[in-house]
Amino acid sequence: MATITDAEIIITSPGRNFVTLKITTSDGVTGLGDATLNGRELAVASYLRDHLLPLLTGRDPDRIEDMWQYLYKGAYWRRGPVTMTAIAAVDTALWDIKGKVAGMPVYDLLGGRAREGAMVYGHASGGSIPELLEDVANFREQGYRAIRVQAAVPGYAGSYGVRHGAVYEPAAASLPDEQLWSTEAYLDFAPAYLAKVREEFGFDLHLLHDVHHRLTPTEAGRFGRQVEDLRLYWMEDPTPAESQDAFRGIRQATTTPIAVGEVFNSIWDCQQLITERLIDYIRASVVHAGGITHLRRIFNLAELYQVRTGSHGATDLSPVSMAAAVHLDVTVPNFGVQEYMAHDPLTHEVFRPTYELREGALYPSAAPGLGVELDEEAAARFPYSPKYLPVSRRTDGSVHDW
Ligand code: CS2
Ligand code: MG
Repeated sequence: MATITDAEIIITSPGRNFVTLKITTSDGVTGLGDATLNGRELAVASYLRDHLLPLLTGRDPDRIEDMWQYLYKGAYWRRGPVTMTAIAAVDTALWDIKGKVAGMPVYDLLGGRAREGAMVYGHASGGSIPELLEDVANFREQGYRAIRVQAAVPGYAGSYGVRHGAVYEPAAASLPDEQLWSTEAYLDFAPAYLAKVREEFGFDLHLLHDVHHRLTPTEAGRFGRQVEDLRLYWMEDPTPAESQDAFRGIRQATTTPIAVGEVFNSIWDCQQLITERLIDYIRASVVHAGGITHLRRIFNLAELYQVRTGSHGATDLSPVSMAAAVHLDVTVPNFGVQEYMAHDPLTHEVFRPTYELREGALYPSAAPGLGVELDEEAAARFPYSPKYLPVSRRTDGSVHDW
C-alpha cells in the first residue's frame, strides 16, 4: 500500500494570491489541491499546516471518502469556509493522485463524461452602457454563448463586477477599499442596461447578471419581475443567503431564475434552497465547498430537485480549482454552466493547466489526474502580500452587504 509521505503548502502571488497544497506519496506520485480563500488566505494555510498535515503522513491516499469523513467529522468543529477550503485541498489532491495512479483523467474516475465540454460564461462589463455593449460584442466574437453583464452605476464607484483593465480583480488593496453604494440608484439603472443588451444582441445569447447579495428579498422580487421579459439565464445572489428562507419571497414574486452559492461551504447551506426548489442553479465550488467529494454530493442532491449547476469560477479560484471544476462539470447530469474568468497571464507562469477554452466552453484534457502542473521555482518568484476585498458602504456611511 502506498502512503502519504509529504504534504507541502505553496503560497504564491502571480497576479493575485493563491494557496496550493501538494501531497506526495511513497510511490513518488504528487497531487495538487487549491486552498485559496480570497482575503483570508493565511488562515487556511495555517489550518492545513498546523492541524491537517500532521494527520496525513502515513495514511492511505486511495481512501478519499474515508479521509473526507475523518477530517470533517474528526475535527468535531464542522463546516465554515476555512475548514472546508482546507478539506477541499486535501480531497482535490487525492483525486489528482488517484487519477495519476490509474492513468485516467479525473472525469473517468467520476463515471465518465456526459458531455465533451462545459459551457462557460464570460464577464462583460463597462464603466458606461456603450462600454458594456462593446465588451459584450468582444465576448460574442470570442464565441461565448453565455455572458454575465455588469455596468458601473453612475456616481457609485462601488459597483461590483466592473473590470478596469484586462483582468477583473476585486481583491486589489492591501487594506479593504471602502466603496459607496446606493440600492436605489442600482435598481433604477440595472434593468435599463440589461434591456439595452437585449435590444442590441437579441435573445440568442444566455444573459446573466450578478446582484452580489445587495438586495432585500422584496427588492430582489421586484427587480426579478421587472426584468422578466428579458429572459435572464439567471440573477445571481439576489439577497444574502444566511437565511435560506428569504428566497421563498423572491421565488413567489418572479419567474426570473435564481442562482446562489459562491460563498457556501457545505450541503447544509443549500439543503432547504434545493429541497424546497427555491433556486434554479447552485453555484458552490470545489475549493470552497469541501472538494470534489462534497461538491458532487451537493450536485447529486440538486439533481433530484431539477436544480442545475453553475459553479463559481472567478480569478481567485486557481487553475487547479478550474481543472477540478471542469472534470466534475462534464460528468454531472444536471450541469448548467461554469463561470470562467481568464487569469492574469502571470498566473500561467506558475500554474500550467491543460484544459482548453474553445467556442465558449472548457474542455478537460485526457491527461491523468487533473492535468495541472505547478512550477515551484516560478511560484517562489511571486511572494504573498495581503490583498483584501472591498467593503461597501451606504450613503449614510453604514456598512452594506458586499
Ligand atoms: C463574483 C466574484 O464571480 C463572481 O460571481 O461574485 O468576483 C467574487 O466577488 C469573488 O470571487 C470573491 O472572492
Ligand atoms: Mg458572484
